[in-house]
Amino acid sequence: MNDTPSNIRKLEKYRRMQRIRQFEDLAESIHAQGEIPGALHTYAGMEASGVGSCMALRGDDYMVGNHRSHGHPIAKGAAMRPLMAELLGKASGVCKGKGGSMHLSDFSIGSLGETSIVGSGVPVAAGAALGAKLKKTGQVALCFFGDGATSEGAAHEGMNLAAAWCLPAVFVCENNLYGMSTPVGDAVPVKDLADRAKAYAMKAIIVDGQDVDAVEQAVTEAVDHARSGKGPVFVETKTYRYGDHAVNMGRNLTPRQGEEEHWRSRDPLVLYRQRLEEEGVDPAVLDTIESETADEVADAIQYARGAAYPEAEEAFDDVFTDRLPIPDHLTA
Ligand SMILES: Cc1ncc(C[n+]2csc(CCOP(=O)(O)OP(=O)(O)O)c2C)c(N)n1
Ligand SMILES: [Mg+2]
Repeated sequence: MNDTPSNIRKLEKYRRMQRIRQFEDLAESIHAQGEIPGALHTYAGMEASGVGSCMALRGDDYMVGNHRSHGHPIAKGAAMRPLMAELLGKASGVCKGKGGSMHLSDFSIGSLGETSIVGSGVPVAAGAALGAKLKKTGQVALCFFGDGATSEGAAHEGMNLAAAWCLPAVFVCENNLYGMSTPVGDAVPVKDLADRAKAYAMKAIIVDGQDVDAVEQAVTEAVDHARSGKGPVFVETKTYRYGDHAVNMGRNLTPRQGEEEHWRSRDPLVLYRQRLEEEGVDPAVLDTIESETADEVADAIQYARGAAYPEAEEAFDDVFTDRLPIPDHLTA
């Protein structure tokens, strides 16, 4: 395999998927030891969906996540040290230790944030897309949300407005078959969630969420559409989460017979490694990416463990906005 830009890009996709998997595996194990406060929703199994999507974005494009969003900033190129420090509640975390696992944001990579309120990211992304349109910056806002979120009012309102105002937004619905313990088929009357986009006259694409190249291609098409002023796009990535809804929260439901085995046989990292080897990548190159990633993740946790907690006096800093100035014409 030559060092062409396309080949370098492929190795970068493999590296980012490895980073997410190894970050999540470590986070899960240290959560079990009580080192991470609060709930922890891991992204293991869904790496191709996040990495393929983010590789289609420009550096200055916006991204909005949900409660399962450690993988999204890593997919967009975020450093792991401040991310891990945030999970441990440390002052050098991306949100100074006050956000934690479910409230990460990192403006340096365009990550406007994630929240635990299901569906709430959709109107935020629509708002960011509206800002980009009004300011003519050429940016796109991409929102990640789950199958469960498609039934939330906020998600419908955000998508409706984005379509009505022809905003440069891309809505990536990561259909991992469950909302907590509820199978998607028990909660939604359509087989493909992309069908819901018809209600907004919105372009929709369905893609194999285990195939990082296919996701990148689909989201690139969506981003090009949105950026060129043709309006928002709904992309459904068909994927699967390996873990419980959240670590130690219990699955509450036995996955259907053979379901987990089926998805594990289509693990996004294994599939991609196979493809790269078939295309002529030396397995030693991939081994090196894996071991370098292991070192990076070990460095991130060592850094986070050694970092200080925020001071008690800082508890209310950055929590409330300063009062906005009243425009002159209202006080005159
Ligand atoms: C508005 C709202 N309703 C319910 C919940 C409780 N809740 C947290 S995660 C979740 C399931 C979300 O499922 P999905 O959108 O498919 O995302 P996934 O966890 O599968 O990634 C629910 C119902 C919540 N946090 N917010
Ligand atoms: Mg889901």
